[in-house]
Amino acid sequence: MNSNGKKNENNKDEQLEQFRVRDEGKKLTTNQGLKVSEDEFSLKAGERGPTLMEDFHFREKMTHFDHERIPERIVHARGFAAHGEFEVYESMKKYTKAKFLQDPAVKTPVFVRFSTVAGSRGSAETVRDVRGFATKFYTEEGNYDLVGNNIPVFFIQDAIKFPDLIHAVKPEPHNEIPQAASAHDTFWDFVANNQESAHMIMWHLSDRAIPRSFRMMEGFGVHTFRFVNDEGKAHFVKFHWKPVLGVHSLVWDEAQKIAGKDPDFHRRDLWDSIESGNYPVYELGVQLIAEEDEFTFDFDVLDPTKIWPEEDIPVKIIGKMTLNRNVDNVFAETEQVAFHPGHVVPGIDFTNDPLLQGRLFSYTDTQLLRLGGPNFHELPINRPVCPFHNNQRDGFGRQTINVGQVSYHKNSLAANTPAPASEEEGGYVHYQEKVEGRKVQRRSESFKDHFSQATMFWNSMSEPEREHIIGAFSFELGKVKSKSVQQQVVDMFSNVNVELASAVALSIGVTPPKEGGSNITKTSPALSQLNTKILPNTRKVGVIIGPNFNGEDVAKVCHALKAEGIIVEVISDKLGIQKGLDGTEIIVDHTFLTSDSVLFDAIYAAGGKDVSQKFKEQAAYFINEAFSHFKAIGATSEGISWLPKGLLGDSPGVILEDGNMNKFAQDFVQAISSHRHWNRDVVK
Ligand code: HDE
Repeated sequence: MNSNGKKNENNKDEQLEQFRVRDEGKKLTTNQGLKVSEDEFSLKAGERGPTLMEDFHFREKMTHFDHERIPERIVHARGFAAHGEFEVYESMKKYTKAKFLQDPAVKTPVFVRFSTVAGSRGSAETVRDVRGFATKFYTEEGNYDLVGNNIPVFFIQDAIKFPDLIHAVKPEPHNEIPQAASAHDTFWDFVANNQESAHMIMWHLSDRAIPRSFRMMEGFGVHTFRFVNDEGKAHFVKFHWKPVLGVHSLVWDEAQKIAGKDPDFHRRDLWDSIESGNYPVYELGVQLIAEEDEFTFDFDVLDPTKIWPEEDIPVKIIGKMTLNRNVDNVFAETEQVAFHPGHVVPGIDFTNDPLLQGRLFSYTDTQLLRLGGPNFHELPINRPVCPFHNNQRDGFGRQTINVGQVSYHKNSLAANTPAPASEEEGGYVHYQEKVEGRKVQRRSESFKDHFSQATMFWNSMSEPEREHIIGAFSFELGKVKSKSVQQQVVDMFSNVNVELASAVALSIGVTPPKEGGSNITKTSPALSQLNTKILPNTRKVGVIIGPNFNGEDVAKVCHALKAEGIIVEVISDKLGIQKGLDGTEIIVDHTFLTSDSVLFDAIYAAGGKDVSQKFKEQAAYFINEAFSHFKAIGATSEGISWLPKGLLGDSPGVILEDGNMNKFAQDFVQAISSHRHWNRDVVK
């Protein structure tokens, strides 16, 4: 029990502590523990002579450095992770016997790695892409990995096509261009010729693919899994992570600019939030379908290109995850963590989703190469918190010292141990699904509808979201050189919606569809981000302040913003301290040069009596940029005069002070919470 009366907290952290090394204040040694007397000059034959092989410290230091890199992940190379804990709200006994889903008093340690898919390890984070959302639960029954994405469907229906998909989206092999982008010929050629991708493409070209923050995106297990209870009864289950801050995105122009201004934008946001105690929280939801209802839907429950509309099959919220600790070392933890959809615990099982089945092979296979052998489960971040015993031995980097003569089963010399556990003892027993059939290389007829849900997605979008999708198609296909591929894609998406395909055709100069269209009218309101939660918490406001500002007013506004959980950072033309007329002193966090409008959720022009023309122009640049990205803008005293004339009217989300500072602060908080003001007169 800990101080909150919660059990199990946090035995993973305790385990990791055994491996932490604190070097500060210590003497420098070799890896053999020998104290080193010189670390700047190698051993030479004479001051100007050749370096000697005998210099073991030089050799060790250089050799280790030469071997510091391991292969990056073939997909999801760029990632960032944090520790946390998960607690269930009520026992899920009725549906699953998974122990970590039984007792609300238990806190299960978790490690979550977020990632982009296509880019290399050093690529920018705000590119248009799917985001990985992989969670490792260190349960007392072993590690359970929920290796999901922020988009609930996938591009393909069979894992055998994954290498083709990834070859198509990665930089083209002849010139390795473009990095971390799907806007190129091979990707769109793949799409047009693999039309099962239609639904996923709608998500990929929507705002979901440019999240504002890892803290503001959903996570999905994508596949249909099975919950099995202790009576052996099974339910099909889909997993959802729902961020308590709601689902919010960047706009495309902003996303591209951030990629240059701060390629680490998402990891910085996560890191800073955790460091400042603004712990990201996600609720875990499940959609459940009884086994006997497997065939009652107009989609196949095993098809990973389909969602289960939330309005038809409600998401039951069953627990929450809080990320509350940053890693100590990115390589040791984030880079060496090895997720696997096949890491399950009793009570959670697979289905015959052909995409899932293939994933069950791929993860260990890739990790054997990436982590250099079969012992990566012994790395601190990958170790379960419960003991593990088996007859696996040896291999590169083996760390455990398995004592004794016996390393085989069955045996008599060790009384036939380690022994398999019965189901009652917690042994994992695969769900006894009845399967029969001929060996065939085919896709089920029930997987062949590629467009209905793509249309439902389109139908569910608000007007600005539709404009964003048309813009995204126009951008992506606008970068494609092959006229034929462009035309094929337009023709393909005429099956989703003719207006969409026609608008794209017009923008990229190909022939609009002559036929096509869809008679699907269904919508799923849960798909639109306009229906998400809006909260002021952790929104970041750039406060532009010049010399001799109105100290009392600015302090009042900043105080009101902070009281709502809004983060305030001060921008001026130089670092140091800005003084108010009344002597108030404010520390400047950034200059116009070191920050940028795109790095904030809102801009507050706070004024200052003695600012230069250049200052005003720089402030106006920040304000204009924020305006064009639909962000809240607030202005008080002289700050109002920094606004470009066009913004002074009645623009939505532009809040000007009219003498009543309390009202100003209140309205500004409201405008910031709204995330974006789409009803402005700018190109969306
Ligand atoms: Fe993965 N995927 N994937 N994937 N995936 C990998 O495993 C693969 C798929 C996902 O932060 C790799 O260790 C195949 C769907 C995440 O470390 C690799 C198929 C979903 C991560 C692999 C898929 C995912 C990976 C590369 C098609 C969402 C990053 C490095 C059948 C449900 C995990 C690694 C981390 C990583 C294979 C499709 C999620 C190559 C064959 C669908 C979040 O094994």
